[in-house]
Amino acid sequence: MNEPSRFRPERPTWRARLRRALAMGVVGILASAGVVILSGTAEAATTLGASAAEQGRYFGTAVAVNRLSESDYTATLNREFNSATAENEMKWDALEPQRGSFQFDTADRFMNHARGQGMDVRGHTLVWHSQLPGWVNSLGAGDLRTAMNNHITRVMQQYRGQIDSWDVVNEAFQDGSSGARRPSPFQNLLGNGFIEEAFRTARAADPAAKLCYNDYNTDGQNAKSNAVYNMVRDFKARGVPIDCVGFQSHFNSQSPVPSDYRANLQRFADLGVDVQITELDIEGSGTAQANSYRTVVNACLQVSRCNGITVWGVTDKYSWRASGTPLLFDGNYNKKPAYTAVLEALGGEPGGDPDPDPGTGGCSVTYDETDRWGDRFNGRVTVRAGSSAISGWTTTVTVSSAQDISTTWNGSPTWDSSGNVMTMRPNGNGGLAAGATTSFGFTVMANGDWSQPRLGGCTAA
Ligand code: G2I
Repeated sequence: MNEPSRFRPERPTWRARLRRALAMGVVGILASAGVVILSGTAEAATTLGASAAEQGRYFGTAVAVNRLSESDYTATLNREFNSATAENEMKWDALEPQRGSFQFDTADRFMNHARGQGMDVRGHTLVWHSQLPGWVNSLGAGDLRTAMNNHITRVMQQYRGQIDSWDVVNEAFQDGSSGARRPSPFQNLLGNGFIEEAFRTARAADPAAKLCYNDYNTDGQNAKSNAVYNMVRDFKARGVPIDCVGFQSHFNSQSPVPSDYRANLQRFADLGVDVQITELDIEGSGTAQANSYRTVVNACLQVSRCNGITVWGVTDKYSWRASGTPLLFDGNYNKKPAYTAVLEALGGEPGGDPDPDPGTGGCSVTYDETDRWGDRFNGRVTVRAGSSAISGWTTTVTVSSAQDISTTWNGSPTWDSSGNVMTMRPNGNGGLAAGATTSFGFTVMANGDWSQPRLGGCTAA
């Protein structure tokens, strides 16, 4: 099995964030000037990620980097999910468009965002017949083997210690009853052995990452999943390094959730690998869609080695099959019935407010990151009045000792002697009506440290 990553303990995990939120909820501070309540609650979790964490699992989504500039997209991503997969940005054509010339900028942005939010990351994907740059198709066998191993090694080393699971080989089997391998440059020139060669190369490149085989139409027992099953059993018997199997789980009316979904996950888990639901989406709407999602989540919860679920996108409007509205948030980021079904199945609390009402005379603060560049990011703090009007507010933002806040807007800052703690007050009149919000922003120079700023409570006047 894997050695635990020596990098992993240093990052702000979602578990730590959950613990922090719970601790803040029970502490709650009453200040003399007004009521100060730190957001958070010791009751049932109210987001997908926090609920899944209470079940010992992650709940992730595919992320499209070019959507991170849309504030509703990013706010929903950051609030609900504690794992992320790059939808396209870590595929071969994106990372190595010309042989030996690697382009990591966009993938780095994805990694920085996900890790800055304390999310786990699934790497997707190293060896796949699709989204291959043209040059791969023109190589002879010897060059292709070298190129495959070089691609795996360079990409995994770039993110060494930062990826929880990698889809090492994706979709290498045919659909239908043959159980055969799918034709591809790798299969055609290197034969069946390319898969185990890829896994061995991957283990050497990043020993901390779990190594997965990932495929679709393998969600129930059928000829294709049997063929994958036989391969995994053979790998385990011969000591080929494999740690997990991904079940994409793209469902619609032609291809519904199979009745033996849980049993199929279990038989793979019984081979001694983790199982993960990696690209879940279910076309449909309303109760029918919600019921299918519930079935999938319950199946995962019933298999102890099913350690996480990833949906293939945040909002229906950006889904690869948007017309089928297959996701948990609609095009306006409203929670769909399927969202509530998933949250309930995970033991979370439906209708949970991510920004709890601080009550009479109080205010609350929430943080989100609105932009990121190679050296800095912008943060935004939203201040909300509770159930009665307030005439002013004060809050603090603490950055790490490496970081510097270089600019602020829409607020009046003062600083402690360390320069790391900024106290922010309104510019001019800070009055807010009951339930009203305002926000201020700032730029943080990361200086290599991308950790998220910490908010103090909100003190109302
Ligand atoms: O096809 C659904 C998924 C099946 N399993 C593997 C996944 O990697 C795959 O994801 C999809 C993405 O969701 C799509 O966004 O993979 C597609 C490509 O095979 C992605 O579509 C591509 C379009 O075909 C391109 O035209 C486009 O330039 O997305 C690209 C980036 O937006």
